[in-house]
Amino acid sequence: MDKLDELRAELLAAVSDAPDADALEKVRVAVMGKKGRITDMMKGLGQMDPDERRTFGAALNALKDDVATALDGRKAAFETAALNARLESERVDVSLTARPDSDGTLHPISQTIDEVIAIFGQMGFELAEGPDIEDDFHNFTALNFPPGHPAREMHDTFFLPEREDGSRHVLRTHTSPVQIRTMQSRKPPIRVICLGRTYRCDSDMTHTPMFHQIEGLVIDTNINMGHLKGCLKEFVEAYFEVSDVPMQFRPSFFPFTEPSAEVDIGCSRKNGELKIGEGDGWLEILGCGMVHPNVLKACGYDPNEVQGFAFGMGLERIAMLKYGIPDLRTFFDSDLRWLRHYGFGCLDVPTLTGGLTR
Ligand code: 2NL
Repeated sequence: MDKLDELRAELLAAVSDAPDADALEKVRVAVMGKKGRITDMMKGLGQMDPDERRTFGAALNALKDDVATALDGRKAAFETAALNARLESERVDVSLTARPDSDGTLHPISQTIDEVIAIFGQMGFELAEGPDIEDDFHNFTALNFPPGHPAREMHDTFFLPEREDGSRHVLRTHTSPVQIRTMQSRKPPIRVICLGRTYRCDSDMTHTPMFHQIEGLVIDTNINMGHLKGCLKEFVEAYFEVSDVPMQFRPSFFPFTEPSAEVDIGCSRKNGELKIGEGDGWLEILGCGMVHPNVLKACGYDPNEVQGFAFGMGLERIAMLKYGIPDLRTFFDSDLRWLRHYGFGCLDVPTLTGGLTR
């Protein structure tokens, strides 16, 4: 029995002296493994006589339990120490400043498109789309441009290379061809807006070779200029967020409307600041008119049965007026500082009543 006590002291010392988990595992194998010291002694029990086996076996089991408990305890201590070391080294410094916010912004044109669609959508207009590359018929002929009209000439229109059949396609010079396509493919009543890129070979302070238009078209029986006026007044008041805006219709000319008019809205200019909806100044914002009978005929309609009105405006222009952007050319410079200044938060929702959240 003394021998077992000596062995216990030796083994417990080996356990507590093991410097790390690997060394401890070696101790365990040497004592409890298949050929370990206690395992060997267990095997020897078979050769003993029953009395001796009972007392020695009980003592040996007690020794084995003691050593196993010590091994488990030391192993747990190593694991706890390792975990603590990891927690210490992987600690997150919550006091570090956050990474810079790199959210992008919506371009003012995108924001204006969203707003215009929301306003006309509430008035019952559908959105129509069409190609940027158009044929001569949809861009000019159907819109009552006589042959030799200046807008057809090289300095205004981007022509594409001649095709095999001799036709020359163009980059659309306005969004009107989309409305021609709508009239060709549908029957009245029609209430659509179309908006998108348009192209003209022109570049200076107030012109860029690519710009955006929004146009509207209403075709039905008994449509008159009163409907046109009411529709535009509703739009202008919603878009500029003013009530009772003064409007004047000045006679004008477009090949595709008769009569044609340019529309001015009341404004004031005090110390260089433009205010829309008040004052005694006038600001031109769009062109409009009753759809020319020749246009209706080109689309297969009988001008004696149906009439309609149409209007068009430049998106950059109405964006500049609403958001105080002074220079048209900056819209297309892709200058990040400009975009951060004039851009809009991605989650801004255009509403008729709400202002902007950013
Ligand atoms: C402007 C003026 C306008 C139209 C566009 C139109 C379209 C069809 C038939 C008749 Cl399919 N008219 N569009 C009418 C009048 C004026 O635009 O100053 N735009 C920037």
